[in-house]
Amino acid sequence: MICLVLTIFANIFQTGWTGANERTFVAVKPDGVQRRLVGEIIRRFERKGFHLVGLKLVQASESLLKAHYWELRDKPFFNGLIRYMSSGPVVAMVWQGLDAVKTARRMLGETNPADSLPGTIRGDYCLEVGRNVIHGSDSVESAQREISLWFQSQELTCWEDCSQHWIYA
Ligand code: DAT
Ligand code: MG
Repeated sequence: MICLVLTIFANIFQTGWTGANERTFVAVKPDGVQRRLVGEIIRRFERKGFHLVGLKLVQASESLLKAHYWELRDKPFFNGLIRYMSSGPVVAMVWQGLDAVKTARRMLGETNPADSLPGTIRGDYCLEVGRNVIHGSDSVESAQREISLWFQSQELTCWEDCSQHWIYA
């Protein structure tokens, strides 16, 4: 039992979930990929100062998408959402940095593009809630769940970031 607890703690510290090591899951949805927004979206996260930990182009399976959006399974738009998300590849990413979850959500804008301020990704690049271009985890717990759903641990890369000293005091 003690071993199990120690292993879990070691894992948390290794993958890093606090402070500058907070991670979030971001995905450019099929409409964002089709509309050539991938580079623009990555550029925004890079320029903000976040550290890229994982990146891949995925044609997501229905079972992965159903697990990802499990909390919304009773919503009337659920089937349409799964169809939309399976309609083409998505770019799945893990970004790391101080307050990564909260800040990424602010960069995305609101769920409905009509409520999203100009300057946010949804505020700048889309019109309808059913084609809102990008996903971002809504809490640290969701980020942990979503990252482990979309990425195997060996797909997440630890690398020395030489700009860290210019981003963190
Ligand atoms: P978010 O993606 O901002 O976290 P969410 O988790 O509530 O929003 O919903 C997941 C996705 O489901 C959302 O990005 C787009 C779709 N969606 C949400 N509300 C919807 C609605 N009323 N009609 C159609 N699609 C909707
Ligand atoms: Mg959500």
